[in-house]
Amino acid sequence: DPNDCSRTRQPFVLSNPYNFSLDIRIPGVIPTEVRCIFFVILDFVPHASMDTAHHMILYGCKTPYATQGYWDCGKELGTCRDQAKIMYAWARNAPPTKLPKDVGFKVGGDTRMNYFVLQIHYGDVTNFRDRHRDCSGLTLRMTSKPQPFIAGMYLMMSVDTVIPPGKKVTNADIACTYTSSPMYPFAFRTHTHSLGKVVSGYRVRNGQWTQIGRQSPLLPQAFYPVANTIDVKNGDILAARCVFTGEGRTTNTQIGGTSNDEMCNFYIMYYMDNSRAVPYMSCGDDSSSELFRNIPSEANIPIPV
Ligand code: IYT
Ligand code: CU
Ligand code: CU
Repeated sequence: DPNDCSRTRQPFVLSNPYNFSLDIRIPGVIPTEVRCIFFVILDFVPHASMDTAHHMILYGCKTPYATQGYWDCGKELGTCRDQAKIMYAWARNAPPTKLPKDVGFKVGGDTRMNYFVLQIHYGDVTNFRDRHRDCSGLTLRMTSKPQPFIAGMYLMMSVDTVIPPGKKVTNADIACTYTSSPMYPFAFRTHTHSLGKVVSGYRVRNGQWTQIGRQSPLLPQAFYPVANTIDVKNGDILAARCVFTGEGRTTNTQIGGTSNDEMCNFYIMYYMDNSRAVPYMSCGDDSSSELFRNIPSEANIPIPV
């Protein structure tokens, strides 16, 4: 009987990447009233040997590019038909990100996060000369118990930066006023391609700049912990700067999806009260306002790697 809950669920083990099902069952609940059941992800457990995967990114979305098997994201279209939302990133040699207690990503139900798509990037395939099979991946520890706090993602991205060839320093500045209920950042991730030197993100409140995160995008692009406890409230400004170099290029470099293009992203992983949770926000404003005249000097100092 497919609905038989009596069998104790075997712990999920990704045994064979070519034929597996992420068997997420409602754990034997007896629904007393009609309500849409959703789940909360409490933990991501990466399974990736250090000498195979370079990075993995887990997305959530409503309709994935395909619902069977796997596809080559280098060739195929994309991750999802609707806008994919990044939920987790693992990068070789970076510690896995842990969610705080009582915090989880809400998925399923009416969240429009009905599918997971895992993107695995293999640095080099020389390790596969012996034709061994890789079964890297993630195990999601989940519950159907609502949590007091919901995790969310705030994506800051530059859209119309142009990096002139040879120019030593080009800044991409992004800023948006925050207008939602209070959020509490606990991890951040930076993403650029090879021209990025340092990416920093701040909260600006009454002219006061407080760092949320700062990292070299040349280091593993994982979600790193936010050093100090910080809140972001209605009326605060979120500001981020990517420092690029144009050295080594002979033509302008613009924002885009290929490695010849560039990207400037600062992701903030935060939690909010469950009652007023907004799971996903984004800011795509290339700000050239005089606001950045007061950005702390560390934002312009490349991080030695
Ligand atoms: C043009 C750009 O900056 N793209 C980034 C950020 C981005 C991510 C997602 C933009 C949108 C998204 O739905 I998810 I619109 C970008 O593609 N970043 C990559 C991908 O997430 C893999 C990264 O590694 O952060
Ligand atoms: Cu990679
Ligand atoms: Cu990119």
